[in-house]
Amino acid sequence: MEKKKIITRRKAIVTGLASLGGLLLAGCSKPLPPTYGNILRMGDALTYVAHRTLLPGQSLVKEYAHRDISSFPATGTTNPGDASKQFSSEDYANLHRDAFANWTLPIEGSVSRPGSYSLADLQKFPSRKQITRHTCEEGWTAIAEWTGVPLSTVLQSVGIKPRARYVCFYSYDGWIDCIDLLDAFHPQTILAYGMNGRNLPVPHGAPLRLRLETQIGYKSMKYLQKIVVTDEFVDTGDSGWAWYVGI
Ligand SMILES: Nc1nc2c(c(=O)[nH]1)N[C@H]1C(S)=C(S)[C@@H](COP(=O)(O)O)O[C@H]1N2
Ligand SMILES: [Mo]
Repeated sequence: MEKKKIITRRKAIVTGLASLGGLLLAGCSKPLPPTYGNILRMGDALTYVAHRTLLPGQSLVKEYAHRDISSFPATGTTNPGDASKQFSSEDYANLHRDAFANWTLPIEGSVSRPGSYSLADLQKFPSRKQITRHTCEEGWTAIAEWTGVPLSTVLQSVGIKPRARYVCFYSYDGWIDCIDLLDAFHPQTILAYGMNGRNLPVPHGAPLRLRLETQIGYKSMKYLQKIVVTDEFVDTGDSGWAWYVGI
């Protein structure tokens, strides 16, 4: 009896996987992740297909109340201006020294009105506040309130061209990563300059970080240096981490 149950459950899982595989192969009718075929990024296919076909594109992640805000560890790079670290940036150290008054964010690529935005420029746009749970691949989660401008607002301001497909982020500690337009235009995808009611602190990505609430923590890039809108997928990921990890 017990054995039969197990077999049945396994069968259900196998059938489930097969039907996802079926979706994957169904005439390659889209939603294959752009990393499809890269063995290191095999997981992308399942989560991307599941998200892009089974979930409505703009479903919102849960938002919490102020009382749910928790302590929040800073991980990965915690100060790109620290010259003793491997991925340090003198430019960042100088910008930090001047309290980011001279920091600007170029937005270029497949856009009609490329430009460079200061923090004050970004803060002039209507802002969004959200209390959300961050999930790190290392196994911890934490809840914080983020304030920023929806990425969609900024993309509309620069006017993305019809052929554009991805939005790529460059950071002061050398990270480069892209997201697709469905995630870029998600209402909770914001460029955050505030955390828990204060300016975004350096360990958490000052002066501006991405908050990509639909995916795992490492996709929320800190220390933004530049945004480039592209027509084609740019895969600079040599970290061995999956490109798409929806949560
Ligand atoms: N530029 C940059 N962005 C980054 C990282 C990093 O090291 N550098 N770490 C990532 C990881 S693995 C996580 S879990 C979160 C951590 O954000 P926090 O330091 O605010 O907790 O940022 C992500 N974004
Ligand atoms: Mo992480």
